Amino acid sequence: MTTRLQTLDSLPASVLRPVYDRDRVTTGILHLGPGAFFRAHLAVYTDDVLVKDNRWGIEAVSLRSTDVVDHLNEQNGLYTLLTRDTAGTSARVIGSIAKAHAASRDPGSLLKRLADPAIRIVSLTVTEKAYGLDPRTGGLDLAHPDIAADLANPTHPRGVIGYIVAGLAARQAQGLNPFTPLSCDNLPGNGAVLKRLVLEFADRIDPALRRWIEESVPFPSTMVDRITPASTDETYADAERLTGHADRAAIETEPFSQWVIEDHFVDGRPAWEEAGALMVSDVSAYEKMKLRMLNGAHSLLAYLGFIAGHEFIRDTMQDAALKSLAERHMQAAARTLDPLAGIDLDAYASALIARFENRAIAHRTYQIAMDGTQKLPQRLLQPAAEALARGEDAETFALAIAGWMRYALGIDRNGKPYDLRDPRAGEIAGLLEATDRSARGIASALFSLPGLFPVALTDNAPWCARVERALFDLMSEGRTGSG
Ligand code: CS2
Repeated sequence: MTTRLQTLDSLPASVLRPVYDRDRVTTGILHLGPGAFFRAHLAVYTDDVLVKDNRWGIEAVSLRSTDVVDHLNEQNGLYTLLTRDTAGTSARVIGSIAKAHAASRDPGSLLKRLADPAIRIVSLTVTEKAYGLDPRTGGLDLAHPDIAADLANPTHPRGVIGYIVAGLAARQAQGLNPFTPLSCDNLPGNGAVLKRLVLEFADRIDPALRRWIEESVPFPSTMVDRITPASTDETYADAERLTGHADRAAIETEPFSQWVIEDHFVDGRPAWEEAGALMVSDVSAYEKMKLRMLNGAHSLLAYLGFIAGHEFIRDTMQDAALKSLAERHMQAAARTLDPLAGIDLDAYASALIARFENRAIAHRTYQIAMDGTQKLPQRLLQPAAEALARGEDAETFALAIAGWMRYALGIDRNGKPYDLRDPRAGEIAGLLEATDRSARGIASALFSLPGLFPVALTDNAPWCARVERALFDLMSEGRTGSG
């Protein structure tokens, strides 16, 4: 039987590995959300930096699940990063994670780490839905289960905002430096969003704490980009074939990687720029570009692709109608952006298409379709409203939304039901049940989902009619109908 990946000994020469002494690394970063994306991105940039500066080891924390935590700890934090393109797959062992914690098992040790001044950065990849953001106000959603539970019991938090505030409160009480919270989720102004939620939460438990956070804690925003499909048995098999060791924490990703970070840190940071990150004073233009062009096109392809029977994004690129729709959509999204010095948006769009076409990356349309209510606003709805305000028809946005609505029915074109995997799935099902099942009925029910669609869209009758017509086509043909 193959041994587990636990040390750096006996790796084949072809496998890259840490060249620093892992025993001498100290922990400076606590990361919430140890999923595949973090292991393909922040943990890799940090692995590069540790060669020159060993103060930035990472402890990774999962707030809910325990599997990744156990796999990482059984492997002394080591895991294999597979990079795939059509020329082949390469393997690199990453050593930046010192250990992992499962907050659900041991919340006390997470609170202790958050209060420990050795931790200077608390980074996050927790997905959009974990923040407790109310899309109507841009502020705290008091009905979010974690927010409600943590406001009722702030010293025993269970959610992201509750933990961050509890950690900062402990530091303020002890007269310590704060840490820098660093959001790496796909939200526009992710640092500013996190700041607002943290301040609103803190204000409800202690206004003096709110003031201290406001005055002393920076919340840099970041734009993060690397396509990272969920690991599968093939990931584990390839990792084992290439490294000679079984690895239950292996992940796979594409060659491309980008990270743009606002350079505001309260107590130092790794020299991530030496690993290729771009440090800037304002990240918003980069974020908008990526969310609207990459993620917007991704969501469009995920919904229309899934309902047309395409399992992976790469398959949607073989469908000429969908590929040209994605290209048109990227151009429409680009027209909603301000120019960005040094960036050619046409070249950016072509590079995105090439990344989507990567035959070696099996990125499920169903994976991207998840959590639509959390993703649509920044990816499609806000830019659609801006496009309409500029006098454009926002046609590709309408088709994407019709795709989401068809997807929200939860039954594929062969009549097979699937799970929507959206935190608002219950509400959606309730609204749909009350309709007559016509495209018009379904569209108007979903348009009325509280807080989701901006009025600039729901008040625009021709655009809504366009969505409804596209939905009708999708429901009758089971195809995109996009031409
Ligand atoms: C995708 C993103 O799952 C999704 O919603 O659109 O995870 C996407 O792959 C990344 O943002 C790429 O950087």
